[in-house]
Formats: sequence, C-alpha cells, structure tokens
Amino acid sequence: THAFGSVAVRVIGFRGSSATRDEVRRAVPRAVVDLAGAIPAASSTIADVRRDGFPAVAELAARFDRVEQQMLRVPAEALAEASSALAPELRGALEEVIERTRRFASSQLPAPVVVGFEGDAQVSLNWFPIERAGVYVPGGKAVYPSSVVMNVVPAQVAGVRSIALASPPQVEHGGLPHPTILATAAMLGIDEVYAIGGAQAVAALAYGIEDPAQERRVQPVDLITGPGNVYVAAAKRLVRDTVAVDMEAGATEVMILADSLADPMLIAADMICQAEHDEYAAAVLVTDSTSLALAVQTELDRQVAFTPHADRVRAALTGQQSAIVIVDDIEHGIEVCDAYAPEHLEIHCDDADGVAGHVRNAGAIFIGASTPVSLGDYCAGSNHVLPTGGTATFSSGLTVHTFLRAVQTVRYPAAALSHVRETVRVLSAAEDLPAHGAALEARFAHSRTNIQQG
Ligand code: HSO
Ligand code: ZN
Repeated sequence: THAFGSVAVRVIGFRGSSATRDEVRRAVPRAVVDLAGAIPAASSTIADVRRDGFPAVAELAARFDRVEQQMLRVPAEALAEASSALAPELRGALEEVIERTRRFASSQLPAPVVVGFEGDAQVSLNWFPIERAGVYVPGGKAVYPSSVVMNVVPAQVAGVRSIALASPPQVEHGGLPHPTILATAAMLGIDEVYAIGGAQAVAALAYGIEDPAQERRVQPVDLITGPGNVYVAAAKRLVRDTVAVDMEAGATEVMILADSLADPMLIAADMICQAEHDEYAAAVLVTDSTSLALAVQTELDRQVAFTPHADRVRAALTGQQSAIVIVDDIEHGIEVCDAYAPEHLEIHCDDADGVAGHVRNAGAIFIGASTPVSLGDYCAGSNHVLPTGGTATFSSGLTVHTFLRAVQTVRYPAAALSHVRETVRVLSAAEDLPAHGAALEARFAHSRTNIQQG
C-alpha cells in the first residue's frame, strides 16, 4: 500500500489472483460503526419510553435537543405553514423527484400468482400492503428532503394506508422538526408527523405511546424505515420482536469500475460527491489502468482544493475505507466489485452495458459516464435507500416490495385431495406425526365431507 498526491488515497495492487470476498473486504475494510456499543443506551431509552410514555420522551428532548416539549404531534397549521414557506424552486424540484420516483415505484407492483394442480386445486399468492408504516427522518446538520420522498413514495404506491413520520424536535425551529422536512411531508400528503428523535422515536413507533392527550399519543406501526445515527440503528435492532425494520444503513459507499479510456475528471468528481456525505463515506476506484489511477489522483488533488466541504471529503478519501484498487483486467475488476458488494456501483468502461450485465452484487448500478450516483440520489426515478456494508449480497434497496406481504391461499376441492392422499400419508409417517395423516384421512372416511362432489 502506497499513495501519490496530497489527497493520499490508498493504492492497492490486486493482481494475479482471483479475488475472494474475504480478501477484498479485508483489503478495503468498511469504516467501523460501534453499533454494539450503542445497544445499552438505546435499550434503556426504549424501556423508559415503554414505561413512562410522553414524559420519558419529553425528558429526552429536554436533555438532548434542549426543547421543552408540550406535544409530540406536529399541528396541521405548522405543516401548512412550512409548506407555503417552501421556496418555489425547491418545491418544483421536489415535485419532479416525487413524480419520477412514483412512476418507477408504480411499475413495481407485483401481479398475483395463481397455480393450478390436479383435480382443480388452486394455490395463489396475493400481495397486501402492510397497514401502517413509520418513517424516521434524521435531524442534525444534514437535512435530506429527498430521503423523505424515497421512503414515503414506495409505501404510498404499495397502498400503505397509514404513514407516520418522526423527526427530531429542533430548538431553532420552535421545537418542531426542520421546516423543509415538514414541507416535504405536506407535499406528499402526510399529515401525521411527530417531533421525536433518536431511539425514543423508534420506541414510540414500535410500541406506541398511550396518553390522555391526543397530541401526545402515537399508534404503533408495522414497519419502520429510514436512516438514523448509531442509536437509531441500535434501537431498530432492538424492536424487531414487534415490528419489521428496513436495512441497517451504514456509511454510504461508491465503487467505480473504470478502464483506461474513462474520464478521470468525472471519476474524481463522483468520488468527492460520495465523500461529501461524511468522513466515514467510502469511495473506491477499481481499474486495470495505472495511468487512469494516476490521473484520478491528480484530479482529486485539484478538485478537493476547492470543494466546499473539503475537510470531511479529505477525511473520507484518505480513510482506510477509500482506495484505488489496481486489477489485471475488467473481468478481474468485476470479481472485485461483486466481492465488495457496494451500495452504489458506477461503470465507466468501454462496453459499460455489457460489463453491468455481469455484475450481481450491488445496491444500484449506474451505467456509463453520463449516469452519476448523484442523479440516482435525487431524480433518476430509482430509490436512494440502498444496502451498504456489503449487505447487497443478501438484501435490496427500498422498493414497493418492502411495504408488501405475500399471503398464500390454498384451495383443494375434495376431488383434488385423492391425488395427494398417499404423499401426505408417507410424510406424516416418516415425521412421526400420525395426526397429520389422520386429519387428511378423515376427509375420506367422513360421509358428510361429500368427497365425490367436492
Ligand atoms: N447518497 C445518499 C443519498 C443522498 N444523497 C441523499 C444526497 N441526499 C445515500 O444513498
Ligand atoms: Zn448522496
């Protein structure tokens, strides 16, 4: 491992061998988040909220957010006010984001499945939306209205009837969540918004809050989505006994697979774009060209000098989680990408479409130099909530499916039963569950069942 240039991105030679998942993930390790360390605090917060309800939430808001809370639910007037105060330019941009995200989401609704078996038996799969979803929106320095859209739109398209949003109360906004978040919620038709942050928000959404006052009450939800800090992530892990939660969002990542013809200026811009999120963000270039690697390094030095968030960009790019990986050829590079399983993969190769067709493990794939991740962050139509930390090998980004359940329905008329009578008998004997076999046999023995007519 060595580096060139002043923004010293690590350079790793990954030549000759085929890259196993373990080797790649050891060579380019993700930034470590101490989720386990946050479990005790999250756990006691959850216990407090479950035991005391509103007073526990208010106490935490006073301690962590310096807010004296009288209510949890954001009044309708505050939502309307935030909405009308939204800059027209931002409103227009958000409308575009909502429209494109909704259009792609609408195409994801799965069709029911019906399969027939002998004797007019029928087995089907029907999709139902979960009844109620809770979306967590972080407060803090980063205010991401785009993330409100990305979480809410697929839920709405899935047909979720009840959606609650929770976001931390902010002292500079009179104890309400950030006005841009409120305005975006209002644009999406969400009127149930709570000024609750952190692990206490997860607890409130998971278990509900009972209170004599309407505006201090929260009804429990069936699924919680949305990113958050380490306490939110820890809390989400702790409430899985009662609710479903979306993926655990780790630091954001981009991997860029590029050949010698790629444009170093664009690659550096996209690495900086990702690094802009925070100092734990990962930007990894995988290339078979040492001259491209050098040119990207030169571009990083040049561009980081005038990027507005240079401090955290530099920290992210020079952290152990970012690297330039030199491979033998693009095939070898595809292996490295699949092994790493990035949240975002950009392909800057001569035959970008062909190369993309061979990649399996990535949250989202961005094909060609004119398709940057920042497009996907905002308005490509795709969702920007994607699996991080290598979890793309077993999980997916947010889609309409996240908010659906599949219910299997089985109908075997009496005539269809005789086709499987023997199979059930054999299996129930083999598993020493004779009552299972007997239950089926009873259908043949009992005259009232009227086997003949079905
Ligand atoms: N790149 C982030 C999403 C985001 N970017 C929101 C800008 N705003 C994680 O995919
Ligand atoms: Zn981004």
